[in-house]
Amino acid sequence: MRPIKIFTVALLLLLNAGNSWAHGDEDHSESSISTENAEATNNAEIIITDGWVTSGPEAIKVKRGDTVRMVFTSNKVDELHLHGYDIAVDLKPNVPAVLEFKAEYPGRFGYELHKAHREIGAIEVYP
Ligand SMILES: [Cu+2]
Repeated sequence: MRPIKIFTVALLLLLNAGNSWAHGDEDHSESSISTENAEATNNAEIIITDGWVTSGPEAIKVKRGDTVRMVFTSNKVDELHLHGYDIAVDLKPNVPAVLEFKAEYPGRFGYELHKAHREIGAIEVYP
């Protein structure tokens, strides 16, 4: 598994080139990845209560090229950030927020709540 791990780290470094590794007061720019694709092949619904996942998967496994569509509903204001792909969505209380993207890069990508300072899950993209 070592070569794959090194590859993933190199990929993450590439993806994060020009971005800060720091989180919290980091300014996430808008993603240019389309959020309008209705032909999602991987769907997940995640319910967040007080910063913890109370319903939904901990990890989502997809194949490279798949469209991933995740719907997050949180009872608190927060910002959800998918690392690596660097996509962020605002969470408003009890308003479903959609994170949709094409899984073009293989690897394991965690997503976190910035206000709760907690990684709540990961997307595993298999080549
Ligand atoms: Cu983050």
